[in-house]
Amino acid sequence: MIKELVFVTNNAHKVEEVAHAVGNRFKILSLKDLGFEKEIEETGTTFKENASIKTQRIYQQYNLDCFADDSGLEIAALNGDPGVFSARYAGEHGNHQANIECVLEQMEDITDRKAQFKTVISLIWKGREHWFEGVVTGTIRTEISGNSGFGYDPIFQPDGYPVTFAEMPLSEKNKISHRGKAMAQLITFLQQQ
Ligand code: ITT
Repeated sequence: MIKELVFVTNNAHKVEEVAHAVGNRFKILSLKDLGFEKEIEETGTTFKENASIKTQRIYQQYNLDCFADDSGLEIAALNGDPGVFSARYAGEHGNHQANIECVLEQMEDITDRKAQFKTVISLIWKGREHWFEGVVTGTIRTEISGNSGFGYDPIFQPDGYPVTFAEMPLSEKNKISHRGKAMAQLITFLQQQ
């Protein structure tokens, strides 16, 4: 029987990436499928706390196995910012273009361009919570390049590649990305259950 899992997110791009990563091994249900339309406020100070806030909220209401990803971009020269504020760095939640402009502005005179994307996944499985992490290191470009993906993808160049995440097909990004790595661990865990 195919396992069903609720993915606690309002980000359609994340759903696309994760659905691609799990293939036909699991059926991913979105918040839309549950009919849950409220915003879950992310009041935590770490990715782990925020990921847990999302899964706990849904588990309390529906008592269903579920997982959530909290993620973001950490830039060394900005002391790890935007970090947990990645989705709302320029103020408005999810305004990716404004967020990118904000980062490029802050980085204008900075030569140290080192950065990483990080994901923490919280999974509630049979009433118990488990966590999985993924990191990808890279550099921040000085200009945008490419139009695939979402968020900061057009300015993030992963180490060892000459292109940004926004210039890679989804299947390539998934192989090396923070979310792809965390999802691979989640899939391994579920396959052992
Ligand atoms: P949900 O909380 O509903 O899942 P969200 O977009 O608000 O969706 P987060 O709170 O985890 O997600 O914020 C993550 C932000 O970090 C996201 O909005 C992007 O700006 C950035 N981000 C995370 N993963 C990314 C990726 O793979 N590529 C580009 N930007 C990413």
